[in-house]
Amino acid sequence: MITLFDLVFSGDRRPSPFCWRTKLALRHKGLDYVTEPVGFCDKDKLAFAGSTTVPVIRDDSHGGRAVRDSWQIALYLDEAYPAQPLFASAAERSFARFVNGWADTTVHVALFPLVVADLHAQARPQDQAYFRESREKRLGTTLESAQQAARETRLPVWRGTLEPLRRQLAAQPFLSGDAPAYPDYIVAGTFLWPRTVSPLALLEADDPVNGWLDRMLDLFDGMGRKAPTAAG
Ligand SMILES: N[C@@H](CCC(=O)N[C@@H](CS)C(=O)NCC(=O)O)C(=O)O
Repeated sequence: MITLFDLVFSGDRRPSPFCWRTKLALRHKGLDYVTEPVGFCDKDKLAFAGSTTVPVIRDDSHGGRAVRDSWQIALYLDEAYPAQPLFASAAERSFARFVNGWADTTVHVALFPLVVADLHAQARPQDQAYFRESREKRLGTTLESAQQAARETRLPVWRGTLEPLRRQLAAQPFLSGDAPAYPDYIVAGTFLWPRTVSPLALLEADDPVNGWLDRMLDLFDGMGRKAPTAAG
C-alpha cells in the first residue's frame, strides 16, 4: 500500500496542486493508496523522507521506500509499477517535464497572488500564522494587498499563461492528445488548487479550457469534482 502525505486545510480541504498531480497519477495507474493529512505545521511527519514539502509517498510494498517531490514520485511510480505508464516513451516524459516546468514557473506564479488571501482563510487556524509570514515574505506585501492588486490588474495575465493549453485544445481533447496523461494531471492540479479555497472565476465563460477542465474533473469517478471546494 502507498501512503501519500497530502497537504490539509480546514474542513479536510486538500489544495496542494503538487499533491493533486500525485493523486491523479496514482489513479491513472490504478494503484491503491491512503492519504496522511499534513498541515504546514506538521512537518515532523515528513522527516522520515528528509522533506519539508508535500507530496511525499511511502511505499510499504517496496520496503517502505520514501519518495519526495511530485515529479520524482511520477518517475518512481513508472519504475516500480510499469503497468499503465504515465510516460510511455522518453518523448512523452520529456513533454511532461516541459509542462511541469511551465506550470511551476509561469502558470502558478501568475495564479498564486490571485488567491493567496483565500488560501490563508482556508488554512487550518494553527497553520495561518506560518502561511502569512512565509508568503508575505515571498510577496513583499500583505496577503490581502497582494490579492487585491492581482485581481485588479493581473487576471488577464494569468489567463494569458494558458494560451499554450488553448492551442493544444483547438487540435485535441486533452493536453496530451486523445486521452489524458501526466501533462493533463499537472494542469488539473493547478486548477484544483484554487477550486478548493476560492470562489474567484478564474476563466471567462467562453474559454475552451472550461470544457477540458470539466473532462478532467470527471476522471476517476469524478475525484476532482467531488473534492471539497471553497463553497464546502
Ligand atoms: N517541487 C515540489 C513542490 C512541492 C511544494 O512546494 N509543496 C507545497 C505545498 S503546495 C509545500 O509543501 N509547502 C510547504 C511550505 O510552504 O512550508 C513538488 O513538485 O512536489
